[in-house]
Amino acid sequence: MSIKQYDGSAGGWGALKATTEHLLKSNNVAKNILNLLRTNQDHGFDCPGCAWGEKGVSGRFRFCENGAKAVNWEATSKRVDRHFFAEHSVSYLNQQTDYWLEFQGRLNEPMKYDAASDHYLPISWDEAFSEIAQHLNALDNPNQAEFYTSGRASNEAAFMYQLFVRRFGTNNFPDCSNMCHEASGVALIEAIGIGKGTITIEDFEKADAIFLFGQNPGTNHPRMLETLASAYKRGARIVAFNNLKERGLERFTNPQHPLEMLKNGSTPTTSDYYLPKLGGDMAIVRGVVKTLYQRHQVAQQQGKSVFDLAFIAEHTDGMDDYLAQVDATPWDDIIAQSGLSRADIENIADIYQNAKSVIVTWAMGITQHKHSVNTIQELVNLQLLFGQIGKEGAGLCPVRGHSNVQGDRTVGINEKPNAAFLSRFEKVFGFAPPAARGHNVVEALQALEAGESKVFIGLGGNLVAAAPDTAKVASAMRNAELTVNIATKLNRTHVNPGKDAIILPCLGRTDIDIQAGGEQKITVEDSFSMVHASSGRVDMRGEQMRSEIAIIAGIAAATLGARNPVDWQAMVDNYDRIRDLIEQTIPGFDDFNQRLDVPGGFYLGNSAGERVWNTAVGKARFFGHALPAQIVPVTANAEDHTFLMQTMRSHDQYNTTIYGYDDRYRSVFGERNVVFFNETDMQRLGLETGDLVDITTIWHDGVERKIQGFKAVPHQIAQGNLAAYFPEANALIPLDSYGDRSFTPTSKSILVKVTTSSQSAPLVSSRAS
Ligand SMILES: Nc1nc2c(c(=O)[nH]1)N[C@H]1C(S)=C(S)[C@@H](COP(=O)(O)OP(=O)(O)OC[C@H]3O[C@@H](n4cnc5c(=O)[nH]c(N)nc54)[C@H](O)[C@@H]3O)O[C@H]1N2
Ligand SMILES: Nc1nc2c(c(=O)[nH]1)N[C@H]1C(S)=C(S)[C@@H](COP(=O)(O)OP(=O)(O)OC[C@H]3O[C@@H](n4cnc5c(=O)[nH]c(N)nc54)[C@H](O)[C@@H]3O)O[C@H]1N2
Ligand SMILES: [Mo]
Repeated sequence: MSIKQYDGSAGGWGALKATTEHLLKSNNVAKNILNLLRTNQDHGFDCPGCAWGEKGVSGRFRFCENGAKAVNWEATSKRVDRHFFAEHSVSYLNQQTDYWLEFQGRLNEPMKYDAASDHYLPISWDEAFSEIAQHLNALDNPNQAEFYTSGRASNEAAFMYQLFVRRFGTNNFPDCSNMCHEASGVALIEAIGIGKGTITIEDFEKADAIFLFGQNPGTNHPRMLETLASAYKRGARIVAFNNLKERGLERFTNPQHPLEMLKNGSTPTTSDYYLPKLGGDMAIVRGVVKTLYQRHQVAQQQGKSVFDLAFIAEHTDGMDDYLAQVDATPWDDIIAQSGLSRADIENIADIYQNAKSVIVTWAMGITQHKHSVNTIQELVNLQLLFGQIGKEGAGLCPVRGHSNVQGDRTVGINEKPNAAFLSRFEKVFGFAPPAARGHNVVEALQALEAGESKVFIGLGGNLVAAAPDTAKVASAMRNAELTVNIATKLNRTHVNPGKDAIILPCLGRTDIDIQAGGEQKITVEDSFSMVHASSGRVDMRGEQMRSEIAIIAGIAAATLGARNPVDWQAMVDNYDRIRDLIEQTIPGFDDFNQRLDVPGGFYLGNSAGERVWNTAVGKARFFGHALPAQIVPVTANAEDHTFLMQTMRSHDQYNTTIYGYDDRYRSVFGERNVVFFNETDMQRLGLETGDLVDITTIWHDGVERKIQGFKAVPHQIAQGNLAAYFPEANALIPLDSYGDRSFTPTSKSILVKVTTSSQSAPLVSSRAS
């Protein structure tokens, strides 16, 4: 490992250099560059990197380093074929790193696990479909199967999948959003009647202030930096709240602006940066509201007001109870939990109050805590007091993760479908879909562990590595009678097979998808509810992979037999037919096929953005929750080396996909087994940079959860807090440590104990390059 101070800004030459290196390392440079040039352009494919949106301008190349890595990683010409599996047993493969597994190339043939030899062996597509059908049809009841979705699946694939699963008879739809923005959905549906962001990308051009909570756009949404830098340039205040000082949030050089790069210039992306304690954001907002409420009361005595009383009267419900809760919240709690001073909070209140239009954005730093739903409702409370929803340049913006995670939900991947969806579904398909709530990720894994669920099917993703409690989850997966993974690349989940296991290789976003009806497009929805078409560029003729849609159709046709609700093959031949069904079933998709080519996509609309409140009371709702009783239990004290730890992404990874071992903006190179400390805490523990520590979870079930030999690295992070990378640190998160009402694993708050270690972390094997 080496630690070098990274002085550059985010983006800029560093990003270009890294991108070029990634492209050159692969075997098909020219093809990849061609792909890159078409990404997020009209008539190209949607970048599989993230769900940030684009303005509907055509003809301009949108460049982002991490999008380039994602494209390059998928468009490799290396293959994981039958010879590869003949050579390596599953036990051997399970000892390899996540990086090594995916680096071997694209899966290209259906494979079935043979427990006797511990190898995957080739199987034909038809045999694979009929084995899956046999397993599914042998279950006592359809709720014994779990149908996971990862957020890369297109609208068309996800719609077909939910249709098949509902016909089969269950709502067991665990999906990646359960581990991601679930808390946003739960909080927003209750408060404003829709679980999505209320703004469009154009609003960023009009906001006076942008408040960013718990997200790291320099790495995870790099195209957002351009939006922030241009807002900064026109004078908007950009206020970041992050537990760590993130380089990528401070300054940005836009690779699309050659002049800025030549002058080595960069634009700040934030004007104000606050470093709160983990989980302290609700307390910050509570403090801001408390400050502004006091100002409001003073103003009222002079016949004026600080809050937007007209908006509140017309559009909201529950303010008095909420303000009573604000009154009852002691300043001491606000200061202790937030880790900010009263003066900081007053400054933040000033900025907020002086802005005519405010956008609030957030991501995983907010959603992966125990009290995430309450925190998000507190963000909504603040915006409602000032009428900052449903007007230009203002609103709520949960910044989504996977490129189509939002679309998958829109088209029906939902373990708790609402009545309106179910009744439309029944009208279109002529049968009553199951209405009972199905399993989310945590429940699905618990059911597999208990042997209550017997079949796991994964449409993409890597649940064993993405979920908490790695050892427990791997054994839950192995406990299944059958696991099926529809995937582009080999990963940890595949090498933890059920008693029977099948891998089905599929086409990805960058590949050309040719069916009987010709070359097909798919569609995705970005964070701003814009739906656009995507079609790949890499020629896959002669390969055995099938499209996700063809694979789902194959499983469905084999399983449902006479109960088929549609002619699956007709859907596969021409995806326009799937879009016609989506149009009939889901609001907002009128003239779906005709609108595919609208530059930048078409807008699905957002009720709250139009100040229509589809909540239980027909108005936007304030929720007056108490602050969490405690974020770190009182038993935690300096002597026992207790810390609260978060897990996060490095700059060289896409969730469980590890592209490399550097984390450039955090100045870490060649190592992932690191843990970031506040410098004062390192001194207190007598630790030097690079010293090895063991980290053990403090939890009540008596199970030892421990990671060993992690290198201590100083960073600007709140005292008493730690940070490490996922998936390495997932072993520490208990499966039953999840958010209230969201069931999202508490990936950003794990109570741990740190001890010094003499052991070095398990060596990273074969770093092929
Ligand atoms: N290149 C790349 N792009 C990606 C992904 C990827 O892995 N790689 N993943 C995609 C997915 S699925 C998602 S969900 C998004 C994730 O995007 P992010 O949410 O940006 O992802 P994380 O790395 O989890 O970063 C969380 C950030 O929140 C901060 N934080 C943690 N806890 C707290 C807290 O309590 N309070 C505050 N204020 N800050 C906190 C952390 O320091 C960190 O900067 O990115 C998407 N885009
Ligand atoms: N500790 C901790 N854990 C976390 C998080 C955290 O911040 N901390 N973040 C959580 C979040 S936000 C998320 S979204 C989840 C992510 O959970 P997942 O979505 O399950 O995981 P990914 O790593 O995105 O999945 C990668 C795999 O998807 C497959 N794949 C890639 N492209 C395609 C495709 O086009 N089609 C198909 N069928 N397969 C494809 C490849 O085989 C690849 O190995 O992880 C969660 N886990
Ligand atoms: Mo995510």
